[in-house]
Formats: sequence, structure tokens, C-alpha cells
Amino acid sequence: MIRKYIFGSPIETGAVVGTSVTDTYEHMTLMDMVYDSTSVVLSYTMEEDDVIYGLGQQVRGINKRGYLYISNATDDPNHIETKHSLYGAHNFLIVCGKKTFGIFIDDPGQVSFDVGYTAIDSLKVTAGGDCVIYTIEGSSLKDIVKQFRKLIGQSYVAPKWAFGYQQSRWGYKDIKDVRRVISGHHDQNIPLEAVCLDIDYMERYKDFTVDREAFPDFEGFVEEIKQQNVHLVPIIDAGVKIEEGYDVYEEGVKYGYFCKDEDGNDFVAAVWPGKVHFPDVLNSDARKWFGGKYRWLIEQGIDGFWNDMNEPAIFYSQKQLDQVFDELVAMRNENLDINSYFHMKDIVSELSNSPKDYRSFYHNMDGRVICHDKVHNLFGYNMTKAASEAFDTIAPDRRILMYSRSSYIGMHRYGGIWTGDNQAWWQQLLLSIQQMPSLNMCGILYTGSDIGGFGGDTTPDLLMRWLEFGLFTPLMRNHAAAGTREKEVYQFDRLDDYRNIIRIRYSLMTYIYSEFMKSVLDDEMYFRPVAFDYPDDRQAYAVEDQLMVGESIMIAPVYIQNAKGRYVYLPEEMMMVRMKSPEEKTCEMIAAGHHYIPVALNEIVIFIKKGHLLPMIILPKQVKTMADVDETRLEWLGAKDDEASYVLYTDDGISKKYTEKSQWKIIKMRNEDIGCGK
Ligand code: MIG
Repeated sequence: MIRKYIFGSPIETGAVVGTSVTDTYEHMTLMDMVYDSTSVVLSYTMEEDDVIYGLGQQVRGINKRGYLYISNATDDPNHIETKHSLYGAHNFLIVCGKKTFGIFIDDPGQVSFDVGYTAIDSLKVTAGGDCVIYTIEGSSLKDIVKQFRKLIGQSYVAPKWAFGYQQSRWGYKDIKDVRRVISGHHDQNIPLEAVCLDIDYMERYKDFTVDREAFPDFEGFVEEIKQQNVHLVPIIDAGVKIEEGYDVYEEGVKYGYFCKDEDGNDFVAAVWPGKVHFPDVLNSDARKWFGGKYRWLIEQGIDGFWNDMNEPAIFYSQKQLDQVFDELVAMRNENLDINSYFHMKDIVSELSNSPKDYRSFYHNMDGRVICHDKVHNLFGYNMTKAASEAFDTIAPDRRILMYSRSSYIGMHRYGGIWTGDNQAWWQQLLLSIQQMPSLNMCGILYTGSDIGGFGGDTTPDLLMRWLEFGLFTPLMRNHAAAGTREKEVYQFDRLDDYRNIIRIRYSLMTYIYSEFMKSVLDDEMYFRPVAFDYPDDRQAYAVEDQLMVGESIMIAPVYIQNAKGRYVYLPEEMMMVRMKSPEEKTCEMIAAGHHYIPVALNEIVIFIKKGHLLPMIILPKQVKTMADVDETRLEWLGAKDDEASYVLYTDDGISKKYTEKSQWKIIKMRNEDIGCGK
């Protein structure tokens, strides 16, 4: 049962596409409500054992209790506990306890979630005065999520090749670099499906251009690597460089498609290319125009993109920079004491992503002029929507890969996300594990983190453990910041171990893809907190570092340095599969309860649920890309059980004909055909 409450005159965000029952807000009974035209405040007293789920891409645990979260899309590379906002705004949460219900705040401005921050037992949600709030009641956690997902519409489907291993680095600059990365993997028999191009491929950071010195025959090069079944995935940034003679800039000015400042001039900010304008992606004409720009790259053979800096991130705006220079000049001959010295530093660093700037430019939402700060969280979403809608005309019959940095609920229909600029810290591996189910609740299914950590110098063991988790994430991408240690797996010794881990991903491809697609088509979660599958087990609610993945398995990644294993909680008896490679595995039944499970650095363990089966592809010796894999050669793992079955989804991986139920097959295996290495 979904109830809808309207406050003031909300901005249409497009987040919701399904039906609900409209009620008057005086009737809201699930939470206490105070509405005073500038804000809506919802409060709730949590019981000791209540668990709060949701909030998508946020810091901290799966249970969100104990912190203040603010939806305010922010470019911040330090994803530490005391941050309040990351790149996305995912205003959905579930209160789970004596009363269990979901709540979605459709408000594109700032929304805050005080989940036991001010007082341990109090939950307080504060939104602006113009918003729509939905409450969702259901029979279980899974049911609430499913209803919510129906409300917000079907998730984005990536092409199947995008489930292969992707290598990225800020710094690959030319054909030579890309070739080196491909052969670095393929010559060593390490699977690699795609190489991402970061900003260095562009001509002076101009969107929809390619540096002709670095890529003299770009189209030919795309074709050359396509022959090797490898895809190139270029980045697109939100800011359009101001440069005479650059067509995207000139057209945007001419048609009035850029965001405006207070005086009606095109708003000037600075990002990578220096000064830029922002395309007004909240305007449908501008969106159509900007989306159309992806055509050129698609015509060169490109079939995947990542949209970056679309919070939108701002290094500085011209106006504020001028003011800061004036202040600095005035300070020049002063004797700077402690306060004025820090003030000087602050005014410079506060130039970036400044709330003042977000208050000083405007969108034309199809006739309605609206200040950016009221709709800040919609920018990345609409940049991605622009591309996706264009793909429907440019390539109507096939899927194009798209993942964005910033997002809002609704964007999950147009693309996936990566979780942004994390760090090469062990703690960030845990955060990435914890973010996955929360993102899945909000419909964001095609997602993953920068494996090994984006910022900082990774270590060989962190990279290995991170790959062991990353092999389960739909987006499996190793990415690194400029200036950090090179971390393509072939840069390290123990190459056999890295190869084996990536090969395990490829051997699980049938399962991972089938489960991803079933989650999309059935509005379910690919990654779930353990309690979602075992709601009657009180202990399951406390599990913060294990996940259910698809219908058949539970994972318990190791995320602590030098750990030789870890404690795992089994809500029921399961079959543990321990693997060093797709070929070297042992299976063992483990009883319900807490167990210390040794897991060597080069091992992964998977727990198969009762009554379920896990298909694994029997790989040939040489696998460079998915093209080398024969998915009809499967072995089936699980406990011998006459009742065991698996629901397998398959399709061609590229067309958009994925709604046919005939693509779902219930697989039952004879007991003698189930088992390790059968
Ligand atoms: O301010 O394009 O999150 O993945 O490598 C940094 C350079 C801009 C941020 C992205 C990151 C990318 C980087 N970008």
C-alpha cells in the first residue's frame, strides 16, 4: 500500500512513474508530521531494536542508525564517517521493527535524515516545504522494496559485455597506453572486456572531442580493438568549455541552452577545461540537444560512457574568484595572525562547490525559471537522462553502457553509477560492501566501486581482497587517480592469483547476469542485507559485512588487512564453496551459527543457500573476453537435494528484448549432476 502526500507546490522530478493513493497530509499516521510551508518535518521514535535501512550511496553502515545524512550531491573524495553527503541523493528509507514501513521524500533540494544523531532514539526527516512524500506499507522488507521499485520504474539494463572486467585510469592518454593495457592483460591470459578513457582523451577537456594527436584515427582504433572484443568507454564531463569555434559551446550559446546567472547571462564556472558553461539539462530542448552530442562518438563505434562531475562539481565561479582575489590583495601587506591566515586559506578552498554558487544560477524548466539550489540533486540524473533518451533514437535496438557519478532516484531507469572517488584504504572496501544493498533498494543495480581505491597508493593485498568482493558487483572496474601507483593487475607479482580471481568472475557470469536481469525485471535487489532473506532471525539484523547475492548465495568478503579469515554468521545450514580458481574448489556443509572461516589471501568463499543451485561456467584455458566463454558448458554447485532448483534467465545480452518471460527457465538437476567439479 503506497500513500502519497503532497506539500506546497512540488517540482516534478520524474522520480515516480507508478501509481499510489493520494491522501491529505493531516492523515499521515506512520510518523509525526509538522508542516509550516517552508519545511516538512517527520519524526518517529525508534525502539531499541529498530533497524533503519536505505539512503543509497551514503557513508556508514547498512543499518543507518546513529548519524546525520544530508541529501546534497557533493563532489568529495574523502568518504569518511563524518561526511554528511556524497555524490547522490537517495531519499528512501525503511523503518524496520515493531512497525515496518518505507518512506520516500521526493524533493530535489536538500533533505536531512537525522537517524539517532541528535538523540539516540529519534528519527527526524526534514524536507523543504514543496515536496511529495510517499509511505509504503507491506508484508515484508522485500515486499516494501518491491512496491517502491514498481513506483519508481524499471532499472537500467546494461549490455552484457559491461559485466566483463573493466580497466581504467586517469592518465591513459593515447593509443599506445590503451594498447599496452589490453595486451598487458590479454598476453597474460587475464580477461579484460573494456578500457575506460578518462579526461585525457579529449582535446583540451572539451566534451565530444578526441585529441587527434593522441588518437589520429579514433574510429579505426575503436574498430581495431573491437576486433579483439574490447570496448572503449569514454568519460563525458558536465561542463562545456568556453572556447570560440568549439561547436558545442557556440550552439549552446546560440540556442540559449546553458544555465543562466542572476543577470540572464550564461553562468560561468570553472572545472577541468578552465571556464565552462553548464548545459541546462533540466530543460527538455537543451537535454535533447546535449544528448544528441553523444551521437558522434557512437558513430565512431563507441558503445559505453561514464558521466562525471555532474553534481555539478565547480572548482570556482568567476564572480567569487574575483571577490577572493580582491580580498587577497587587500591582505597582501598585512601581518596575518592566526585567524586571518586561516581565513585566507579558507576563502580559497571554499571556492569549490560553494553553496553560494549553487544559489546563483538558474534553470529554465520548460518555462519555469528556477534557482539551481532548489533542484541541485537533479543535475546528474538529467545529464544521464539526456544521454539515455538520445540513445533510444541513435541506437534504438541495442543497449549502450552508461554510468554516472551523481544521481537521484529516477536516474536508475537511465543508467548505473560508480561510487566515486574512494581511497585505497581497507575501510573503504567495507564501505563499498555496505553501500551495495542500500543502492539496490533505490533501483540502482548496475553499480560498483573503484576497485583497489581511486585515491592513494593501493597495496597488492588490498587490490586482491577488493577484487574478491568486486567480482560480485555488476560493474567490476579497477580505476585509479592520476599520480597514484599503477595498479593494473599485471603490475604486481602473484599474477596467477589475480588471474584466477578475475577468471572466477567470468565463470560466474551466467549467474551474475541472470541474477542482475531477474532483479531488474522483478523489481528485486541483487544485493540484500542478510535479514531480508531471514526476517525471523533476530541475529541476522546485526550482520553488517555479509550480503545475499542473487537467489542462491551469500558472500562474506574479507576486508581487514592481514586477516587470515573471518567470522561468518550462517542463518541456516549452507554449503560453503572455497575457491582458488574456477577449477580448484572444495565444497563443505557448514551448520547454522557463528563460525571462524579461514580465507587465504588468494581464496574466495561462497555460501550456497539450501534448496538453491549455483551455475558455474566451465572455462576454457584461455579467456580474454566473454567471446571466449561457452555458456552452455555449466556445472552446478549446491547440496544434493531433490527439491533444489534454479531460475535461469538468459538473453542475447545486447538487444532490448528482455521482457519475455520465455527467457526464464526453471532448472532442476539430478543429484548425481550436482557438486564440486561435476
Ligand atoms: O576531479 O576525470 O570521479 O573517476 O578519474 C576529478 C578525472 C575528476 C573524478 C572522477 C574520477 C575521474 C576524475 N574525475
